Amino acid sequence: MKKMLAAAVSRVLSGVAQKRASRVLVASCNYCNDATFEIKKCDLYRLEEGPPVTTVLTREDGLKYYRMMQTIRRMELKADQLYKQKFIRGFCHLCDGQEACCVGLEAGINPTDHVITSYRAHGLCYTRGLSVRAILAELTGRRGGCAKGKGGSMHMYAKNFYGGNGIVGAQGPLGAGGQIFEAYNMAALWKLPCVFVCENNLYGMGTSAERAAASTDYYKRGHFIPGLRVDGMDVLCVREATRFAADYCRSEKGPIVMELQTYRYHGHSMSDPGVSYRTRQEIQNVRSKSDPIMLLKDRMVNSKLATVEEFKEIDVEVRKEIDDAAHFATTDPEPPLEELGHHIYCDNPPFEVRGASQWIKFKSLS
Ligand SMILES: Cc1ncc(C[n+]2csc(CCOP(=O)(O)OP(=O)(O)O)c2C)c(N)n1
Repeated sequence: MKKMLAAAVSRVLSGVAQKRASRVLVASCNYCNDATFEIKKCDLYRLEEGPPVTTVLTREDGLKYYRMMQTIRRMELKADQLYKQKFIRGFCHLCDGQEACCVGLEAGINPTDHVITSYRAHGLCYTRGLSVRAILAELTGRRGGCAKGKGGSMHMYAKNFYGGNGIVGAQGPLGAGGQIFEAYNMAALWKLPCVFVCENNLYGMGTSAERAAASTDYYKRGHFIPGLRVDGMDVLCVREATRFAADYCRSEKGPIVMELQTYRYHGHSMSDPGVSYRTRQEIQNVRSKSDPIMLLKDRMVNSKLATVEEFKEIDVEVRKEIDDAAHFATTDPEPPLEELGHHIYCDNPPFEVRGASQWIKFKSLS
């Protein structure tokens, strides 16, 4: 069992070893505006060719990706703290460690593209345009939250973003279903302009993927649908693979599956310490050898796209943004009780809800 786990983790880490070596090859100009990087080749399924193995990163984009990933990391760590202080209640699934996935995905699509996701949604909420303040206030159930404090961790929405979802896998049929509906034609299924993204963080709740799945080649599991297996710890790799997959769909070749190989630092949710089915050493190894934020920073510093001092400045600004957002999320009032029944679909008001102490009638203004 340990061997199997080690094999899976070493696959995540082996990408890093390759990247380390390749970093020596990058451009060597002085504080340049862009540099070319080698990225890990994706594994392909039912595809003749895949995404490129080199990519150009501009200084501007690199700094933007760094800031976004660092903001998501700090936001999740703050959510962990607020949860432990009992400001956040209920389900809370954090995505620290997986930042390159949501930032790389957003970098590879257009803001007008449609996105739907699972319960581990905070990172995508941010990359789709919600502010940290609106996200944290939603987590603490406050009026200024992006769903007015009534959605919580799994139910936040933004423009062209249809939220998280508590039902495992439901985002697939919901996302694809919407498009089939638009096409009014089941035959359109095989032409769906849809990228199905699976973030393989090596564990499903407290069970290793190796232990739970007959085949962990998730990128092949669309069967007739082509697939890509991508280094999900490298934001550039995710960006290039997403561009490739989106172009594939836009050119009407049909849907495509993308497996992003990544790692979650936290347990499955806040109620899972995350160390009973994997060792602390394993988590530490991933953190020290393939952390997505560290990888991007090292690359940019080594290729003279930015200085260590610039990154420190960004870190300070991000910390301040998160602290301000957390202050708001813990001082903003909760939504008033009379509004509890607003913004829900119900065509027969008033409806009854069993509260903690009594049956109360709410007026629905849906
Ligand atoms: C249909 C359904 N069955 C069971 C659950 C309970 N459940 C929540 S998360 C989860 C495991 C999900 O596995 P995966 O997405 O691989 O785990 P993660 O990486 O999020 O830890 C299960 C079984 C659910 N939410 N929905």
